[in-house]
Amino acid sequence: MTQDVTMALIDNPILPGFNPDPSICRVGDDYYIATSTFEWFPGVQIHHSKDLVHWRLLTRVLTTTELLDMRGMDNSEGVYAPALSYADGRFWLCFSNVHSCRGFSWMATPCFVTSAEDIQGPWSAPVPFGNYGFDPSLFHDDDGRKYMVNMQWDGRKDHNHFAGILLQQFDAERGILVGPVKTIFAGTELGCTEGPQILKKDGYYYLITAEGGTEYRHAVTVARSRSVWGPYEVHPDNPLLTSHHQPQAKLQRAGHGFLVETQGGEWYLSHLCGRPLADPEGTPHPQGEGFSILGRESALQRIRWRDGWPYLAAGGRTPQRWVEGPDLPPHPWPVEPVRDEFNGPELALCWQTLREPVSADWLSLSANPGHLRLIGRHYLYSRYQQSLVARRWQAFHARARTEMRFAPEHPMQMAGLVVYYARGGHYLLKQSVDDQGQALLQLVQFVGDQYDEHPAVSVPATGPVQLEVTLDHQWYRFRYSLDGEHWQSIGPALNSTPLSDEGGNDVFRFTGTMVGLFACDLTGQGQHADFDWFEYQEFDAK
Ligand code: 6LW
Repeated sequence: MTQDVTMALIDNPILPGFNPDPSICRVGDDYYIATSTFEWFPGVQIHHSKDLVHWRLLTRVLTTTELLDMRGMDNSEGVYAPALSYADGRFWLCFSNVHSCRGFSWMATPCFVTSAEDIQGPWSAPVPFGNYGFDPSLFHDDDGRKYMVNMQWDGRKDHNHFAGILLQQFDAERGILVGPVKTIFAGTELGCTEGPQILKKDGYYYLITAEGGTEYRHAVTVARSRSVWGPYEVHPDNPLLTSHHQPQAKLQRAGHGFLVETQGGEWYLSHLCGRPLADPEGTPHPQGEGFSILGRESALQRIRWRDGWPYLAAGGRTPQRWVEGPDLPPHPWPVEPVRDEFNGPELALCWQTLREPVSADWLSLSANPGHLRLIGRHYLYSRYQQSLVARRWQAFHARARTEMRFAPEHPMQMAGLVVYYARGGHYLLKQSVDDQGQALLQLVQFVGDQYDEHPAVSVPATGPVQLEVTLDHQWYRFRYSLDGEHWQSIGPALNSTPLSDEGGNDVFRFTGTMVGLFACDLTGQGQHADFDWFEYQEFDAK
């Protein structure tokens, strides 16, 4: 027998860029991971793999305002921590649509469950699933019973806001929670107990939770019980996974995980992580802390079981960049094209919009065939009506380019390329006009509540312009070209760290940096911009 020395390795993070709170689920030979999307529409991303090594973005679940209404929501509100499961020939997806989380006290967290025969939908109308906390999941027991599992948020002053994990039976036929609701787990001393999911194996119920908070104390905690109602005993070597106190670990902030078994009986843990940049002075932070400019990402670790408890196969608790893959046939996916020509009838899957679906009121792929037309609406600081489409930055060294035709007549009409993290956290390379009608290009930064314009450059009023932004770790650099060959720098290099999870002055920053195209028209006349193409190209390996 020859030994297979070409064993596939999992290259973490498997879902780079803004892809947090992974919930993994296997159905036959197919693996799916659901991740949080917050204020970006459509809600809930689903990635797909057949070998756990190669992943592709497959679909999004909440595609209409009836399924997900986020109008007027603020930064990092919207869809938190979805949980995906499969039972009775259907996919089940739990999610919360968090609003008014600003005060960190009384959060409004309506929770829902939806289901579908096919992962690509159609998904059923979401059923209310209690408003206890923001991380609901569904556990399907062997006897046919289903249970809601959720963290409980207690906003009362001087109370532990993370008030433990709740369980209640769910009657799927009637779409209601039934019987008593019980706190089955108070959490460990790590605190901030959230993201619960239950798994049954060899007669034990395993409760997997996220603890320590989603930042640098983050961890995966495991507890088990012979009864779904508890009592749950904590893993003797808890936590199963953490990067806390390990500044050398490439994957920081590791936590929020769930387990999956392969067809061949191998086990893996999907989990959240972040890859912070060192601080701008270049001094490594003693805790490995820094600025997560790509947002929170998803990774996989190999698991082995000992005495009925899961452990990292690599030993210890530290997440590994490279992980031994499963014994499954390799299944790579086609490489995504660098350039989007906007030739199709619909936007490519990578694109998302803010808070509301695409509509003909502000976006068209047919008005000027082969072009994306954006009709200008509100400024990007607004929580309503942004004409903006964006995709994730997923590498530390990457470039985005576009070609745009825009004929503004008023200084309040502007369009161009945007690097966007939040309402108060974005950089624009915009075209507009001055009061005399002279066409201008200008770099603008909006950080916190500070709006700053850099010196404008005059350009010809007619003809297309190409716009470019390149990220190289610490810096975004902007350029433009009038002929597609000769490129001119515009404005200073802008620091990437204010556009990160740890940057800015928001209460929460849970998303990640996006890059895209926008049009604003504050005159209300709906001046449009036509984009001929958009390119996104990555230069570095992870
Ligand atoms: C999510 C919680 C968490 O609801 O962060 O990292 C919150 N874990 O489980 C937002 O993603």
